[in-house]
Amino acid sequence: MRIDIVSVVPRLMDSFFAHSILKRASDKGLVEVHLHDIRDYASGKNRQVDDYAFGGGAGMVLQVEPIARCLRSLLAERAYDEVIYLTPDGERLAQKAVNSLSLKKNLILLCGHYKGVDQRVRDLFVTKEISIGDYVLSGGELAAAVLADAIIRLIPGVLNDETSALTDSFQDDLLAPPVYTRPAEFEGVGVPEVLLSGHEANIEKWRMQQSLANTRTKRPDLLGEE
Ligand code: 6GU
Repeated sequence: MRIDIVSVVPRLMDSFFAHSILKRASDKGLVEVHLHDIRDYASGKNRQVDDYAFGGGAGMVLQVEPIARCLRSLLAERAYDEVIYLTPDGERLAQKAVNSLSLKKNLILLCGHYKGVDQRVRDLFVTKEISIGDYVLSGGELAAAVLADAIIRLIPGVLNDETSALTDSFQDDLLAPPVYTRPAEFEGVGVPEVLLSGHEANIEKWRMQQSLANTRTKRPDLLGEE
């Protein structure tokens, strides 16, 4: 198995993957983990990778262009089974999904940071969105490390006791609305008009509607619906 992890702070994960069972798994040739720095794909002198959110509000958004460049360079090299975005509003990680992912050949794990990635990254590239629980981390790197660890330990030959894995036991209440940053158009894909309107009340209303729709779709249990 090969796992490519895309992040603005890949060094956060260096020592994690250099140790423990993950080190042994890669020494045995059972898994390859490659870390990629989104900043290496930024253009311009200051290698900017984030920008203010369209529509206003606190926090920066990771821009679509550097991430698109990074993902495309990977996607051109080999076929990936999934492009997984680690995000608090993804599907809550459970063992069943880990079991299924451990059977894949090539995976990309994309780490969010700040307020997350421009929604167009998700719409254009991401095939699966995963959260590791109902709390907010400052970035997706720890979650990617958690997910990679959970997957890699299931690869046959990684654990000393071949059968031990078989006997394992096993913010407000609304999800975030989509976010967008510059450019306003990326390869023909635009941004919802309301966010460019400067009309704060309409933006707030839109975001609330999107939050409710997201929550209703992805986590109806949070609304007391099932
Ligand atoms: Cl995947 N990312 C962030 N930033 N926070 C989280 C998470 C992911 N899963 C739970 N909290």
